Order: sequence, then structure tokens, then C-alpha cells
Amino acid sequence: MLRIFRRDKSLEPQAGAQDIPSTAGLVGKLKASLQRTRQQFSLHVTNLFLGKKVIDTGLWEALETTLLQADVGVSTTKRVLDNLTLRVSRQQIAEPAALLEALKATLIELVDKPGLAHRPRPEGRPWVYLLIGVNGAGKTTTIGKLAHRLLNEGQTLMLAAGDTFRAAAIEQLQIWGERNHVPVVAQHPGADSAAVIFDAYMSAKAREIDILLADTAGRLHTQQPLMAELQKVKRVLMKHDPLLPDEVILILDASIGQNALIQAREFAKTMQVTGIVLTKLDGTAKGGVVFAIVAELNVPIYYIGVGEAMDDLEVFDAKTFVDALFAE
Ligand SMILES: Nc1nc2c(ncn2[C@@H]2O[C@H](COP(=O)(O)OP(=O)(O)OP(=O)(O)O)[C@@H](O)[C@H]2O)c(=O)[nH]1
Ligand SMILES: [Mg+2]
Repeated sequence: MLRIFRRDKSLEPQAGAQDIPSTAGLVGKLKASLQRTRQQFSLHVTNLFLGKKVIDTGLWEALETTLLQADVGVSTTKRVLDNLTLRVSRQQIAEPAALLEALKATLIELVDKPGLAHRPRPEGRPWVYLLIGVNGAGKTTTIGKLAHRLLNEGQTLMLAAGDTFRAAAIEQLQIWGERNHVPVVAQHPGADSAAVIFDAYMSAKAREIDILLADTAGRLHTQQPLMAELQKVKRVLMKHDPLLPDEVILILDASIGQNALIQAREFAKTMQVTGIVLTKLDGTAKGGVVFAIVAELNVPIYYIGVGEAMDDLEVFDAKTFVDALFAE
């Protein structure tokens, strides 16, 4: 049974209704959302530097401890400190205040990658974004928030209820569809996920929709049949166009810190991940994992989740993020 929720044109948001916030506004909003991680960076690090007159071994050691405590991880902390040491010797930095600026520059450079660009629709088909990740990471919620964001950018959308594992998942996606007034293609619980996503793809194609956002069931990398199901989704789409899916977006829960990095490593072995959404950065002190994930996997973070509401999804911008972490 194919069910499609139709979009009610009278309820569509007005184009241009959403103002583009200024950089200062974005830093301010992020600063509040990242409060707990900021306590590691802004308060810890700034105090550390303010209290010192010279760059000594104690300062380097304290810096290392701080990065590790913020879940930057051992290898990325080493990489950050190595880069920083180089920068310090190249620029002949002697003052702790200048070292702080060099630290910010090093962190920005580490995670500065191109975001998810919304190019014009390809000839004859929609863009397909597949969202994957473990149970409860925030896939379905991210689809709801992303739909809101993309609609405001003027894209037309359709959602595919590819999580056929539990009935509640389908309803949850349908609720996000209704809230955003976008059609949701769903079948019965237990249906073949690849078939649902392919049906949705054909429907989006026929209706000249710009972007299809496909939800999938939560899974652990150790659950082989479920990982194989993801590969099947990809295979079925590829029969239609070898470039599909255009984006495989891995959703990671930042509140689990270094475990998010382990998950990312494992998922990247099965699926070619093109980008990451890091959720639940609000309420965690482990936001430093951002640096570890990008540094180790070399995959960009597209967005960050900073709450459960519709507009709690921010574009990840390296400079804005680091500025917010160190903002007074
Ligand atoms: N605080 C906070 N909560 C979030 C965020 N993103 C998602 N959540 C919450 O996390 C919980 C799980 O989110 P879902 O979207 O259902 O996660 P999922 O990955 O689809 O889960 P499964 O379908 O079970 O695999 C929900 O209660 C969401 O409201 C976020 O950025 N911040
Ligand atoms: Mg879900």
C-alpha cells in the first residue's frame, strides 16, 4: 500500500519569509546551544591562557588535558598540538594570547570543509539524500528539521519512510511531513526498505521534486543483515542511475563523544559516507568530538543538531563553530 501525504499549497511558507541571520547572530545562538562544550573550551582554555605570561611546558600540558577532556581524542589532540607547534615556530609566537589565536586558527583549519551545496536539480530526477545511523541518533528528527530548512531555501521535497522496522517510525516521519507540508511516501511496517525508497524516488521523479530525503532504520554496524539492507537500498537506486544516492548522510549523536567516532569509522566501512550531521550538541560537554570526526574521516560535517525543535539545525561552519566555542 502506497500512501502519500499531499502538500497543501495554502500552508506553504512564504518565500523569503526567513531572514538570514548575521554571523554575530549565529555565533550568539550557537554559543547558548554549545554551553556545556564551551565550558571546556572557552572557560577552561581562556582562563588557562590568561593566567600565563609565557608559553611553557605547563601550558602545553594543560592544553592537552583540556582538549582530551572535551573528547577531541588522543590522535586528533596530538595532531592539533603538532600543527600548533609548527604555527608557533613559523610565526615566532611567544605570547599566550597569540597562542590562543593560533589554536583557534588550527582548529578552524582542521574542520573547514565544503558544506552541503544545494545545486540545481539534475536533469530528469531528484537529488536523493539517504540518512543513516544507529538507533536514536536523530535520523528522523534531522529529516524533519532539514526539510524545514530546505523548504525555506526554496526546494521542493518528498520524504521516504525507509524505516520499515517499526510502525512508530513511519508515523513519526509522517508527523514531520505534515508539519512541513511535504509528501511522505510510506508502506506498511515490515515492507522492503529498498522498495519503499525506490517507489518514493520514482514518485519524486514523476512529480519533478528537487530533493528526496530518505529515512532508514537505526542499526549497529555489527548487525550484518541490516547493514546489507543499506547496501541493497544503494544497489536498487544505482540500477536507475549509478550516481545514486547523491548523499549518504551519517547521523551521529555528539553526546556519546568518542563512541560517535567509532560508529563513524564502522559505518564508513560499509557505505561511502558523504557528510555528517552531528546531533544533540546541546546538553553535551563532548562537542570536541567534532574535531576528531572530521580529522580522522575527512568527511565534512554538514549540519549540527542543537535541540529537538524544527529550527534546531544549524549549518556547520568551521569559523562560526570555533568562534562560538571560545566566545566570552
Ligand atoms: N537535544 C536534542 N535532541 C535531539 C536532537 N536530535 C534528535 N534529538 C532527539 O533524539 C531522539 C531520537 O531521535 P530520532 O530522530 O527518533 O532518532 P532516530 O535516529 O530516527 O532513531 P531510530 O529511528 O530509533 O533509529 C528524539 O527524542 C529526538 O527529539 C538534537 O539535536 N538535540
Ligand atoms: Mg528514526
